[in-house]
Amino acid sequence: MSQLARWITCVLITQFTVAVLAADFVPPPIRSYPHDPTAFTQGLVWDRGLLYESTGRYGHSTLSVRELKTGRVLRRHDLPKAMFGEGIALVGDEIIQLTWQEHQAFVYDKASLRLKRTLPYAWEGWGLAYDGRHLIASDGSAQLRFLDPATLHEVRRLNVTDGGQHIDQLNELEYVKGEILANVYGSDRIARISPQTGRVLAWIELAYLFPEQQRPARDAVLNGIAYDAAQDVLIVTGKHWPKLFVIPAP
Ligand SMILES: [Ca+2]
Repeated sequence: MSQLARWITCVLITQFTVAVLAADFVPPPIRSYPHDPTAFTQGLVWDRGLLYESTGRYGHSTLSVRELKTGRVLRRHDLPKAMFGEGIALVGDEIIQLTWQEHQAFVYDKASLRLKRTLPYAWEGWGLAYDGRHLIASDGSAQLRFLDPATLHEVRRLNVTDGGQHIDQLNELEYVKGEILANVYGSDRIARISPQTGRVLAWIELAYLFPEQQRPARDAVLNGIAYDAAQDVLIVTGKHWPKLFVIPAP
């Protein structure tokens, strides 16, 4: 290969690599609200002025409804000690909550948080979201499952990639304007994922919201995405984070 040919090949490879990796965005926070620093946040959903939160850890797992501005708990349901709470999603007037390794999902009445029924769940439970037709579930891998919301049976599966590389550790989820947003466990960024191709469209970098040196523990990572469609904003937080942050929706 001539020197020129080698140079052109090198330029093309560099250009191609840069072109296929999704870009990073660092959105400015609009405002912040108090968040329970004892909450090991695993699921976050916003609906009509109320914030629904699921927390994990054995003996500390809960489902709660809170006032955003004050953090005041309006209703709370404690899970049995042997259950580790995970992702939640709203489907009509019900809330579905996954458990981590207990292979059970709980269905609650949204208004009262009364447990209506328990469904078997085949996989490890991490994040959950609802696109208006199917539930979307993560299990810590690079795959997302689309599930029938009535039965929790798998309808289809999506491999999530960026620049051809699998993006695993997919965690808390939210469906926002035709995209799937996903926290990536162990990181402080959110992937914007195409539900059609599984490709990461862009990354939202949020480590600066709660600097690492201020955190109480290594696992106090960003985890929790809710979408307020009326304001077109995201409400984000992390495990043991003392604040919730409102940022512009992508
Ligand atoms: Ca969510």
